Amino acid sequence: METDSQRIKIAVQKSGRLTDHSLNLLARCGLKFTKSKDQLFCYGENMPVDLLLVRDDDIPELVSDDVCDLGIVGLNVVEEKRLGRVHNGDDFRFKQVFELEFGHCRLAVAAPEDSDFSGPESLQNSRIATSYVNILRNYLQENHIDAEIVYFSGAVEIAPKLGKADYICDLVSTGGTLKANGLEEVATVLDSEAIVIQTQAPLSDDKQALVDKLLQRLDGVLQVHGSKYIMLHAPRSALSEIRALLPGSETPTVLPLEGTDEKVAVHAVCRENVFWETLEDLKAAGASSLLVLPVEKMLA
Ligand code: PRT
Ligand code: ZN
Repeated sequence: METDSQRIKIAVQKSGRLTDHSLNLLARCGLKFTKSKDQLFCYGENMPVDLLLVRDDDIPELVSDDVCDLGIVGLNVVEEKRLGRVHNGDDFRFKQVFELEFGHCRLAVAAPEDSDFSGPESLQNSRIATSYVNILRNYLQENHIDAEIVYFSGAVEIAPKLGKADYICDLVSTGGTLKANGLEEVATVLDSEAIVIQTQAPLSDDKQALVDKLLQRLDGVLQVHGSKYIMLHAPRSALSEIRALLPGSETPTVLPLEGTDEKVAVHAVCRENVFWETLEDLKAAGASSLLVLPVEKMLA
């Protein structure tokens, strides 16, 4: 009989910017879940894989402390926790397995619009407000800068107006929040996106096989992202030119066409989007009957 300890647990943000993307990604891996009444747990219906729905800040620890086997969380949160543990001389025990294609943002230093920031050295002897104390401390050390870090748990962008800091260091995606507060981005501290982290604790053979299967599916889903399947007819004489025009494709399949020796059918998986311009270039090179299809699943 399957016991609880044989099931995989994945920590996912309960409610926030990463939640929908994370659940969608797992659904695309073929996983189906039923949510518990308290909305804190999702039971895996078709595979022994359950979700723990938590605050994103708790995810690195849940994985590092082996409560969960995998976690989906922003690199910014992982780095902040990791550097915090390093700073305190503690262990961090997880490995990063995948970069995902959502949750993009950057941790950046921003200055009041009228400031004359000319590079990291302008931060010398300044006060910088942030919730990312450990990442900022590390950045300042790497740039040999002495500055005071002022901790803000939220609403960091109001610190300069309150006279609490000269600069801020916060997450930015569109830049709209900074602009609305009379601030401008002056230096990038960390480029971030959602990542998958995995426990380093040894797993039973069955569990390890399940984790490997899941990671292989994730890899397939990520590879498919943006990939297209392209089919066309091409004169044999133009094959090399047409191959060179196919964006991000590996060796295409070339098939004979009934009733003609001069033309062949070419099928290829393109790992990038195929734009109208590419189709027009392919046509100009002699291709005809062009068809571009989305790719749903891929297993290497
Ligand atoms: O409740 P819980 O603790 O789980 O959630 P949270 O409020 O801490 O996190 P949440 O849901 O806001 O963000 C989760 C993750 O999304 C972050 O850790 C980042 O990895 C990623 N992410 C991507 C962002 C942003 N973009 C983002 N723009 N996280 C926060 N912001 C905030 C930023 O702090 C600032 O206040 O949005 C504002 C700036 O946005 P722009 O578009 O105006 O520049
Ligand atoms: Zn959080």
